[in-house]
Amino acid sequence: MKRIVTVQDISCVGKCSLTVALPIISAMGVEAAILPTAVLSTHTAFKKGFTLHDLTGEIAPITAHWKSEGIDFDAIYTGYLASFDQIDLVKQMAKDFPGALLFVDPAMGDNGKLYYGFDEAFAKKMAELCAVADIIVPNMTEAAFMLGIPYVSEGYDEEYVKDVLRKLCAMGAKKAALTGVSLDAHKTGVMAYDSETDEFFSYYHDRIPVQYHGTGDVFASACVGALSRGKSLNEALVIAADYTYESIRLTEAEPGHNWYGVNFEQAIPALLKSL
Ligand code: PXL
Repeated sequence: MKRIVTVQDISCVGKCSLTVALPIISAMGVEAAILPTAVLSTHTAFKKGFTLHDLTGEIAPITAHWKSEGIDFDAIYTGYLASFDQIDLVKQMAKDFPGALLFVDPAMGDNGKLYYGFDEAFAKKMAELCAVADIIVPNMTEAAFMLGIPYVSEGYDEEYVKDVLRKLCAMGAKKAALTGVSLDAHKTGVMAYDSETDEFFSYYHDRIPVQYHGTGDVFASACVGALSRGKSLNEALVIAADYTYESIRLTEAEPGHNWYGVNFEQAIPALLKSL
């Protein structure tokens, strides 16, 4: 069985980061090891009163123990990281486990804004991690902040997205997939670039005109899970996009659904069928 280690926070309530990555990767038949970077009572979109216990000091001792046990990983999958130090520690971790695919979701923002607590300097620091990654999966907001270009929410064309993707790979990542690409108001999807083959790929769905937290984490977890199950990046992007779409559709269909995350749980049977 393939083994992924995922490095991100535990938001105890909020359906994001580890509470999403762990069940999705496990359900896909891949071992999910975790490296929790912080424990929060909720994700930061709750804004008021959330607790945060930083675990930066645990990262190096945990990875050192794994090394001493001869534990290895097929992939390192990073999501929300809470500080500059954590980014440096993950860069070191990639050097410590050189055989692992480095899959980076630079989870930092959405809809043109960085999440609470992040600034432009943090986005530039995250770009350093993306530079050493095999695959990165930013959304349009995260890409704009990392590249230092204006965020555009609409009215752009395919050439613009291709240019953003080329620039992302020029930072150093081998492959980049941009999520939340919307070339017309009725469609949204993902567009990817493989700098080694100079090939582009795109996949779109009808747009559901709603915004939910944690969809990037659902997408990234399913994508890295599918890669670990032997799918190509393009196949994995289709699986992840279909699964994210289905999670949002099920959320919308549920009367009184919560506002803070999507129904990725009841979409798992559909995800497994697509593998
Ligand atoms: O990927 C979303 C996410 C993960 N972890 C924490 C967050 C968020 C989004 O706001 O606050 C702690």
